[in-house]
Amino acid sequence: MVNWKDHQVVIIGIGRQGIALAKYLVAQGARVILNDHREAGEMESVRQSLSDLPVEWALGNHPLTLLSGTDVLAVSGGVPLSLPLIQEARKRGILLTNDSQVFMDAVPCKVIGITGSAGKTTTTTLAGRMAQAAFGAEHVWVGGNIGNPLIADIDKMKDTDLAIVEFSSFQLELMTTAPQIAAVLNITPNHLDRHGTMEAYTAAKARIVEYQTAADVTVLGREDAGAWNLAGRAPGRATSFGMQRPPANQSGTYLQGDTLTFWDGENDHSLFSRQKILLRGEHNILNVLAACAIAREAGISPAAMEAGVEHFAGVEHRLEFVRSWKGVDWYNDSIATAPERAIAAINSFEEPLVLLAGGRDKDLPWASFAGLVNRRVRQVVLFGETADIIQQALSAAAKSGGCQKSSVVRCQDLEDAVITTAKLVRPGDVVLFSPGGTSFDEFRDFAERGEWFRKWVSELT
Ligand code: UMA
Repeated sequence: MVNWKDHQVVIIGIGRQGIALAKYLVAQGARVILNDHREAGEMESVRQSLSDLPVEWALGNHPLTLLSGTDVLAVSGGVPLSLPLIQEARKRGILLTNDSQVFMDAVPCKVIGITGSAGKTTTTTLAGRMAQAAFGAEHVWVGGNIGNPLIADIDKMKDTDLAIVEFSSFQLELMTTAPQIAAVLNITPNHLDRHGTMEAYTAAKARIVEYQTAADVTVLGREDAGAWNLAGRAPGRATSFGMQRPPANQSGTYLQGDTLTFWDGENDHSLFSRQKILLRGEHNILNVLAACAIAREAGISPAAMEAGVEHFAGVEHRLEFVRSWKGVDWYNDSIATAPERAIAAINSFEEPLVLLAGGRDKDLPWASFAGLVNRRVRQVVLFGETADIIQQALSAAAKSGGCQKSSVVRCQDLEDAVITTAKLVRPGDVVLFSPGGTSFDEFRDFAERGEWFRKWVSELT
């Protein structure tokens, strides 16, 4: 455990991670400077909420002068490492860290860490529910990139508890301590605007495995090449999950007929029936299989796994059913901030689809998405900054695939897209809001975007 007394720490990015970390470090006796590129006026309510905290504030930019006397720079997820202040700190040998690394250095109990390009939050939530069913809610801590930094709760944790943490690539990029059980669900193109290349993005995620020890366990998505390629880099024991049974010399969960099953390398062990899963889509079966593989490594019984899955209707903004209106079911999948995620959502339905797509691009490839949309989607409603890119991808895919392009309408923004969609739907359609782009062209984050979508849909008369 690090002794923070007499250290000067600059925290860059004062959102959920920055605030939670500031409170912890101040309590540990560190001198803390809070830095954000937002101006003082914009930060007023945050400053008021922290008025009791003895910290210094540096707002409006990221000046290099902050480095004088500073030993540690803590970087929040939303802040790119390319920032000149961070580059300069690196040059000067100042330690870079973040809320998750500080948490890992101080956590008294066993940690399960979960990462991946898609499915992290659903899998973390499911693993948490299973652990709560097995050990009691008071002994299980669920958080991280899911929304609540667990550094905020660390003082309440006991050594016999279990922490289940979702880690993002932004957090892992700076981390050098790995959890005892590390799961990588999948690695597909995401956040390339931030990481630059697939190699850099994969390298960030790989750290959750590479910093493990021989005594640790790695859980990998067996049928996802990106995740599975990390097997060789895992110093500990590897297990896995996937739809098909693993080979004889490996272990992992899979779907045998209608039964979720654990294969120990020689024998099958039935867990529970697929009928217990309320979530839509094959990707969600994989999320449940992942949670079961993780849970098994944590000593959780099949009965507790089943109890964790039963009645679980999903996490907000992830293929969330909003309402039926004029014989049409509307779904909110605002979390789909990459084309791969929208692909998984489209593949979850058999009904005729009306797709709302758009937002801001992250320099991701749209070709596979466009091919699938042309085949599966009756009507596309485009909005936001990336509308042009998507429309071009749909035309290119139709040309190269020799198929018809989906019918497309263009809208000003998301509200206009909802109103336009309402005029285009036919009974029996499913309206799927699975944008494929981020929310930042119009909203604070995907959650705010999803809430507005729900509001506008619920107001349709
Ligand atoms: N900022 C700067 N300078 C910059 C960029 C940003 O000062 O150059 C400031 C912003 O003004 C803001 C602050 O940085 O005040 C913090 O931004 P943040 O987005 O990191 O805010 P948090 O509230 O701390 O949110 C973070 C995660 N955000 C990101 O990783 C981008 C949240 O994940 C996470 O839920 C939360 O901590 C709690 O751990 C969001 C996310 O989109 C949901 N994550 C990505 C994903 O899941 O794919 C990685």
